[in-house]
Amino acid sequence: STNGDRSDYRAFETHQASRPQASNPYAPVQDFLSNISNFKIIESTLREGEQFANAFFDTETKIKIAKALDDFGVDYIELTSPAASEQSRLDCEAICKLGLKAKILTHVRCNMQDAKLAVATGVDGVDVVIGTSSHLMEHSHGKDMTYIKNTAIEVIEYVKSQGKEIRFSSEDSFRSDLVDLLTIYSAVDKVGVHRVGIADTVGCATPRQVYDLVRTLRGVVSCDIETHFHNDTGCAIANAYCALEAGATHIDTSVIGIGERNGITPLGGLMARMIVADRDYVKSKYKLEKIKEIEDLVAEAVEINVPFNNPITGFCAFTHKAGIHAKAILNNPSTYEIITPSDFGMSRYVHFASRLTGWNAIKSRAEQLGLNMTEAQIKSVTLKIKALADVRPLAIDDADSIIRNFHFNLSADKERPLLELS
Ligand code: AKG
Repeated sequence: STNGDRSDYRAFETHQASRPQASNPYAPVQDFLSNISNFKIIESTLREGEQFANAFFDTETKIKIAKALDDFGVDYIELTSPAASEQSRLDCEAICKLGLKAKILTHVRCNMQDAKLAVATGVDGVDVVIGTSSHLMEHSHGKDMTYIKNTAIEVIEYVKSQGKEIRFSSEDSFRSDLVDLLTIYSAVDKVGVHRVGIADTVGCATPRQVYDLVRTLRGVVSCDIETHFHNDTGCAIANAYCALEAGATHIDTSVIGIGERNGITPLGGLMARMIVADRDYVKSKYKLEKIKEIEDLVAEAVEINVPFNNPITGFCAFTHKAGIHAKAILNNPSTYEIITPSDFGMSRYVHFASRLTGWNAIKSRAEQLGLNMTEAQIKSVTLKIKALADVRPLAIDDADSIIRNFHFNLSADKERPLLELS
């Protein structure tokens, strides 16, 4: 009966809901301060990225990059200081006039002159920064914490009075004195700064240190917390993730991670990390399928190749080679893929032209080539491919030729008796 069918269906639904795979087994351990599912990106390719050794962005390129990032869905675009050069100032004004959805920021030193120049460009907000570690206080700007605090307050009050967003950041936060840091952050929070920033300027921080500092700061200030991680020791993505777990609200990124020295948290790499934690949030906010186009645009502008091991877009990011992997992937991609390539407009590739291949990969390739063979035949052509691959590297065409020849000979064998009869 219809009723019976419906209740069977309901029973099935309940069963499905209680299956372990119905929930995300990779979902992070959540707590109420975590912002894994609610973060903003401050995209700094046009500021930090301009500090990359190879970078020279003319106005047209900057505009192309800004539009592409805006279309992707980043929340903020950070631009080089207008105090850097006259062209930087003009470019900043030009980008402000584009009417993008993303808020436009510029990044300046913590002094009134820079702050006035920044406000005059028409930006939505100003990111000010000053070194607070003894290394920088002594060898860079030569100012002490009292000067820093007084100037920061003056700058913040001025930028706010102009109706702009203002962020105060301590450069080299992880080598700064904790008491100094908490004192200055709490002072700027009291005068209504919109965000405070933590910067791992030299890339020395570990995820655990990041978690501790952000969590401590979260208990001291009520404003938003932005974080900026250099990648000198390879922790930039992990540190960004830990910062969000600890309660940071904003992450600085650049395309392919370009920046000073070996750069900062890459936009694509951060997306890879975050989609595993909260796919719905990431997919609803960002046009992930645009990431390859944006990376290619920036790679071309700074004359580099996208690295082979780049998350998502590295040429082999979704290539499966070993026989065991290929077999399982062909059965169900979740076996060896934590990220679904199609979420980023990418496709997977099962590598079959090597000595590590297995008959499942060859079967799938034969099917792609439209060649019908029995399991025994596939196994025997697999042995031929492996034998040649033991001698030299194989191109796809080599392996395809072996498969096609093998198949051709099978048909020839079948037809021979008929030919002999006629
Ligand atoms: C750095 O400290 O590496 C910066 O690029 C500045 C970061 C910031 O303004 O928070």
